[in-house]
Amino acid sequence: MDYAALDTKAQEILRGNDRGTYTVPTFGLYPYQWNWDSAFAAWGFSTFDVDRAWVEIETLFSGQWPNGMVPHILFHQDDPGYYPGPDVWATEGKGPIPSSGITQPAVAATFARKTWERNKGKGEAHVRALFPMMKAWHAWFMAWRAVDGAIVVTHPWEAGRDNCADWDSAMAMIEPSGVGEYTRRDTSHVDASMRPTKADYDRYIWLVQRGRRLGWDDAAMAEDRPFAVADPTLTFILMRANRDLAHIAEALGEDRSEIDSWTRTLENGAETLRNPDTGVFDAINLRSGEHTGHVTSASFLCWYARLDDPRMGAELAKSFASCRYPVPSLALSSPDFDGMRYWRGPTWAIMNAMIAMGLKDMGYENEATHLRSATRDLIAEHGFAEYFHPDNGQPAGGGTFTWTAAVWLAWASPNAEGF
Ligand code: 9WN
Repeated sequence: MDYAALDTKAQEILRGNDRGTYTVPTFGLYPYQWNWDSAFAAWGFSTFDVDRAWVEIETLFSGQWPNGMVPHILFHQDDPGYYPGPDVWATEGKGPIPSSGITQPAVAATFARKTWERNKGKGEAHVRALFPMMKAWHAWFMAWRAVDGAIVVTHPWEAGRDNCADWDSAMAMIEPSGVGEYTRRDTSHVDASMRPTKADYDRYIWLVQRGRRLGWDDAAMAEDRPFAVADPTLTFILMRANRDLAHIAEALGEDRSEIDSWTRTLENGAETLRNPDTGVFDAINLRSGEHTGHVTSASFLCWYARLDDPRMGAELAKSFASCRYPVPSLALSSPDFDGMRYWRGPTWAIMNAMIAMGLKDMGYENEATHLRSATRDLIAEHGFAEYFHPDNGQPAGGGTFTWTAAVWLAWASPNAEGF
């Protein structure tokens, strides 16, 4: 295998998706700046153009709302190729540039720290400017989304795992009446069998319409939430990000105590995500109070959050043994598993990178190495796709994908520096 050629190809993908000050996830399907995609893009850029890495994160925070929220999409310029666009979200007056009205997993502080580690000295000025913005975003999460210490998803797009089985019971409680006619654009780029269903999309749009009706006001939206799921993705990722932000605070000579108190709150909250019947971390549909019972790739982010857990270790061994290219986004043993349909089975390189980062931090070298070589083979054999079938590696979704290329450059490539 010519790994050097793949390194070059990955750089070309980042350059090709670069729109100057931000990077689109992939040409056509996702023509705007997405929140967590950008943090991974910065991590990728940091391997060969660290100045460009800082620009990526700074552009993301240029869209931060005064309330601290950092939107999940920034619509820097109109593009008819994506639905729902800025006219549907209608967030005028809420933030400095047109955007969606919801957020995404808070990976930015973690990858800002990683970028700084590759750019000691010069990087300090960037981190110093970003620090208050990152802190304000985390504060917003703690104020508006922490319920019993776990972080709540109010729209499936917020967790970044759009059609994951964790949302099924909560989505079924929504009656999307009056959603009206609309034209999806995703299925003109990608085969419909690899994307969420129409029933899912009706509810995605219905939830956007509700937010718009309530003027995207935090307090109004927090009342009688029609969709509220306590989620391992948002909870574990914010817990990790708080730890990295506290580290940054200390390195800058700033006070870290408030950030540490958020971490303690989330440590307690994470325990509520442990399913009492299975011992595995999963999600809770807060409208019914029930655990979802699904073992997903997000369950394995516990080590990334720095929670050690032997029960999850046994579960991870099962996941590794279940397919050629772990970690599946839904366990293959689940009746809802669908190996090609987005977040209902396929393997995603970014989830693998975060899971392995956690394993390595917690001293599980063998597991981290296994995941790295499986991800390396997956990308080397099947390309820089958005996601992959966990057993046969079939690539799916968008091709030439920014975060897959970034993960390759920063971690999966044999030439990568790693964590
Ligand atoms: C909605 C851009 C984004 C990712 C998400 C992924 C997908 C969007 C969509 O693409 O979501 O935000 O339209 O399907 O699920 O994780 O950030 O890559």
